[in-house]
Amino acid sequence: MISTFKSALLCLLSLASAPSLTNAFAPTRRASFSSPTSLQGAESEVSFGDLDGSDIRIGIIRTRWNDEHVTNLVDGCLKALKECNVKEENIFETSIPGAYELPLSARFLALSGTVDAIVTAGVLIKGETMHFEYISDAVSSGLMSVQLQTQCPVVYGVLNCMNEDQVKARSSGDNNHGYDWGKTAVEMALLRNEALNVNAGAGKSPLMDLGFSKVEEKEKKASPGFF
Ligand code: DLZ
Repeated sequence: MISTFKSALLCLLSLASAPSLTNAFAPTRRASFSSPTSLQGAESEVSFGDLDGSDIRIGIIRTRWNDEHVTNLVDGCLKALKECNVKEENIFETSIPGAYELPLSARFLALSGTVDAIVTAGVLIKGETMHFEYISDAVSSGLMSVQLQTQCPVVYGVLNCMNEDQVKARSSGDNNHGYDWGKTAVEMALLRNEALNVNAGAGKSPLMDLGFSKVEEKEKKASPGFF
């Protein structure tokens, strides 16, 4: 009985003396979330406080499917990044064919270690077949898996809509979801850097070039094998 009590006490003492969690999760930090500023993300239900993105790098991966709508969403995202003082030279944009390609591209970019957060941007519109359901499901779980595995925040910037009117209502005017995605990326990049004690501006010395970095002229390599 005494030994059980003793071990419980020891356990409590060791918890009390354990190294404190990083600041990202300290209670004081929560206070700022409980009193949101007037910076409301469009007509969305989420609010963002002051975000200083002046030293972080953001990668945007966008689809060419539904190009016009995706461009509007990316514009919204860029507006938010600018408001958070993310420098133009720290924003990297690349395009891929469709939403199905987003998870792998995001994984390549995350593993390159060159950005602090990634925004994916795409639009899936329901057609006559089950295509939409399969792709939507695969993309959302794929992107979640990438961010959990790589510890690089991946913003889920994919609209899954029944028709084009629904897309327009969410990608234009005062209700451009891309704006929220940009703010979310900055907030998550800051959170990740604080939580992992990573210096802001990851990738200033890139680990590897996977084609996403701004390389002016790529070296011409000899064709491999029998090509
Ligand atoms: C094939 C297809 C269809 C029908 N619809 C969309 C769409 O609404 N949005 C989108 O981003 N991509 C679509 N795609 C393309 C797939 O995402 C993918 O690019 C192809 O299946 C090739 O892997």
